[in-house]
Amino acid sequence: MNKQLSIIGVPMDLGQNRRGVDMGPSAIRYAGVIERLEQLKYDIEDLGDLVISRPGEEQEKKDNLRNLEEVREGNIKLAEEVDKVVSKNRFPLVLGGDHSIAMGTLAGIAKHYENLGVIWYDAHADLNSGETSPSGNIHGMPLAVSIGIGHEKLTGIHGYQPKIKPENIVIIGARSVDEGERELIKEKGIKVFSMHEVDRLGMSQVMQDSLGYLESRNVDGVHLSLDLDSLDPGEAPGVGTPVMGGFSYRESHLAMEMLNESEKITSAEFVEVNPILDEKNKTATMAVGLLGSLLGEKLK
Ligand code: NNH
Ligand code: MN
Ligand code: MN
Ligand code: MN
Repeated sequence: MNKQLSIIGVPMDLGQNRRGVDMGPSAIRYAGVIERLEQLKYDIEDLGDLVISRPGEEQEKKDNLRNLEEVREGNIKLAEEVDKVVSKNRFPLVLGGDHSIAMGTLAGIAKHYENLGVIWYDAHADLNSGETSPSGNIHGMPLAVSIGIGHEKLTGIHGYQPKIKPENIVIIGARSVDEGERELIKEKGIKVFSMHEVDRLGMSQVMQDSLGYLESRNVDGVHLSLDLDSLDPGEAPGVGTPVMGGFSYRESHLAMEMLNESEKITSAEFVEVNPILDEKNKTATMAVGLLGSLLGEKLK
């Protein structure tokens, strides 16, 4: 694991319509992320939080894309920041904010790799576009955008596209997938370990298979995009779109430990923590616990 790590907070809540997820970076900081990583002997550079401009008057939702301009602008800034971090050979750790920020994170990272792999740990597939989205919320679209599908104002962020190849993606934990997303998964042959497979195989096997799959694809780096709504809302209630039947903290903890042992992860983002909907900052505290395991916390 690269011990030089840079943290970027992204107080973005415009990719969906429940306010509060913009306070995610503060909640995760309050839960002690810096102290936790310092104990693991990381050299940490905290770049603070990006400034995300607020839309003025209520916008009309053009092309079924809520807050398109602001979401695009925020992601352009994020891509530039992340790009600089990777150029300095540091590990980028991005704290959200809603999941629309994955567009900017991936835009900044992928240009440094020939064949980047992505683990999408989420209750959702985030493979919608304006054409297929039931909500018009851009946080349900970043994975599609990153493979070059969607509005050009999004796919073109940071000046190139696509950012990643569909065959270099593994989605883990999906249990709420829309019709258009299902079709895209089939059409592109995207690897998905839905909740069904996790229940049948167990998390240990799923992680082993996921890493094996990415290895067979000859990836030269792996980005982890972790949406806290992958966890069960009973344990992690502080998210905007909770879906029943999610991961326990324990099995996610195991997943993170296995990712650490693999030494394959080269960047990460933790998104969708909404402290307004949370109970005593529980969800942010879990995010910090999972990050600790991802970055090397061990009992022995
Ligand atoms: N699939 C739904 C949509 O596109 C929900 C997406 N919500 C998420 N994704 N939190 O991770 O609107
Ligand atoms: Mn998501
Ligand atoms: Mn590339
Ligand atoms: Mn989700």
